[in-house]
Order: sequence, then structure tokens, then C-alpha cells
Amino acid sequence: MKKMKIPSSENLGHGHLACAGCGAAVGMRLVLKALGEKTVMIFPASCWSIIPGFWPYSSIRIPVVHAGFVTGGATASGVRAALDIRGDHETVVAVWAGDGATFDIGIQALSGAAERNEDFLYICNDNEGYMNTGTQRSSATPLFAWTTTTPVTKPKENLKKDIMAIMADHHIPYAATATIAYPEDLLRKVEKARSIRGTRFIHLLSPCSPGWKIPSEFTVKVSRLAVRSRVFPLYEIENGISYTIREEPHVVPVREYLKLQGRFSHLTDREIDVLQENVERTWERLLRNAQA
Ligand SMILES: Cc1ncc(C[n+]2csc(CCOP(=O)(O)OP(=O)(O)O)c2C)c(N)n1
Ligand SMILES: [Mg+2]
Repeated sequence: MKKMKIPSSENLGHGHLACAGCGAAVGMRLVLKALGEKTVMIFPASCWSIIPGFWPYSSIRIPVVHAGFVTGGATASGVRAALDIRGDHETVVAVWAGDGATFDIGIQALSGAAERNEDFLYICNDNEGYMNTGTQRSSATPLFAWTTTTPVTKPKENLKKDIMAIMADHHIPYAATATIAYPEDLLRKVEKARSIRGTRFIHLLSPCSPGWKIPSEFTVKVSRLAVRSRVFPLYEIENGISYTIREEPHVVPVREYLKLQGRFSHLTDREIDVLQENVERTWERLLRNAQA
């Protein structure tokens, strides 16, 4: 079996408060390995306002700033400026924000900071809903998915917002998608983002066991199927124009991804076909962007 090259350093300790099988907890552990100790992490309100635990018992071994829900981009800009004034140009400023904080309520602060090309890494931890407050729909929730505000009698009617396209159109130096099912790929992208100056964006898909209605041991499997079904392709965009796609050899129908998740168990064959068509259309567009 191939041995993975994962650093042994640990900056997420025992006793954090994530649910069993939380994809984001695995993601955080890996991201912190790649970022190292000289990092300040900013948490706009999300599950991660709770998960680390409160000082002095925090399970995260780097300085953190708990920030208002809307303020990820603005807080990171300010922390970066403060470090620069102190002559510290080495410490990395990273934001860890949910999809609600990124796609919806914090997009103004993020867009402003990205347009100014502020020097920080913004990680959007996308679990496709407002999970900390009980699984309400966000604009990252997929079409037809169940949430508590999109019940099976009236599932979500809108497509997931294309946040990568929005960020690319800010001409930022680096944007990438990642999942915990490909840990070396995730680490490489965080390390690459770490080495670049300006606004860097990582879109991390993080399955949420209670919110997606999946058994806790399925988090990695569902992440892998998201990539193999092309629901969540792995790619990078440099300077808003240069696309690099990681082509997966084992492509599976979208149905394989959907059928493991209770939030899609009400779907009709017709709705699954619509989702498959959308995935194919988005994939074609991605390929066109990569060839342009
Ligand atoms: C202005 C404001 N509105 C609402 C809330 C309540 N709130 C805290 S976390 C949260 C959900 C966050 O969703 P997301 O950003 O997707 O992160 P997740 O909880 O899914 O990790 C909400 C609505 C808040 N803290 N501040
Ligand atoms: Mg969320």
C-alpha cells in the first residue's frame, strides 16, 4: 500500500467538540499540519465557534480570533495590517469560515478584501448549510437537498452558488478546491497557498454527518464520491485565468454520491437526472476554462 506523506505535527488536540465523523475536524487537522504554528486563524461564527472549546482549554494550538459572522475578510485584513506594523511579515493569517459566512452573509467583506488583494488565506469550510444553528439552507446547499428550511415537501429549488467562479473573477493569485479524501492534494494546496502573497482561497468540501444524514464513518467515502461523480471536481485557478484540473480516472454516476445521503433520499429519478445533467454541464464549462 502507498505510504502517504503527512506531517506528524499536530495542532488540533484531543477533546474538541466536533460531532463524530465531522469532515471539517479532519480537514482542520490536515490544514493545521500544512500551515504550521506561525499562523493566526480567524473564525467567523460557525460550528468552529464551538468546536475548539474556550480558552484556556482550546484544542487548537495556534492563536485564534473569534469574529462576527460577516467579518472574515475584514478581520483578516486588520490582523494582517497589525502584524505588518509590528514587523511580522512571516506569520500567516488564515480565515476558516463556513459556507454561510462565505457564500451568503460575509461575501461583502470577502469580496472587498479580495478586490484589494489583501494578504491572507481564506478557507471556506463548506458543509452546504448553516449547520451550527440546525441545518438551515444556504446558497451553498445543492439543488433538491433537504434541510430544515427546505423540507422534503419543498426541497431546495436553486442551484448551488459557484463561489470558485466568483473568487476567480476577483483575479486573486490562487483559488483551489479540496477534500479530505485526497489529503496529500489538500496539503499541497494549503502549502502552495501559504507560499503566495495576496488573497488565496481554498474551497474545502466537508461532509456533515447529522446535516447530510450520513453514518459518521462515511465522511471520507462521501468526499471521495463527490470528486469521482464530478459533483465537486478538484482544481486550481491561478490569477483568475489559469485552470489546472485533477482528472479522476474512476468516474461514477451522481446517483452513487447521492444514494449514501439521507438528505437526498426523497429524490425522484427525474431529479437525479437533472442533477446529473447539471454536473455534466459544469464539468464541460470547467474543461473549456482549462483549455482557454
Ligand atoms: C449576524 C449573525 N446572524 C446569525 C448568527 C447565528 N449563527 C451562528 S453560526 C450560524 C451558522 C453558520 O453557518 P456556516 O457559516 O455555514 O457555518 P457552519 O455552522 O455550517 O459550520 C449562524 C446562523 C450569528 N452568529 N450572527
Ligand atoms: Mg455551513
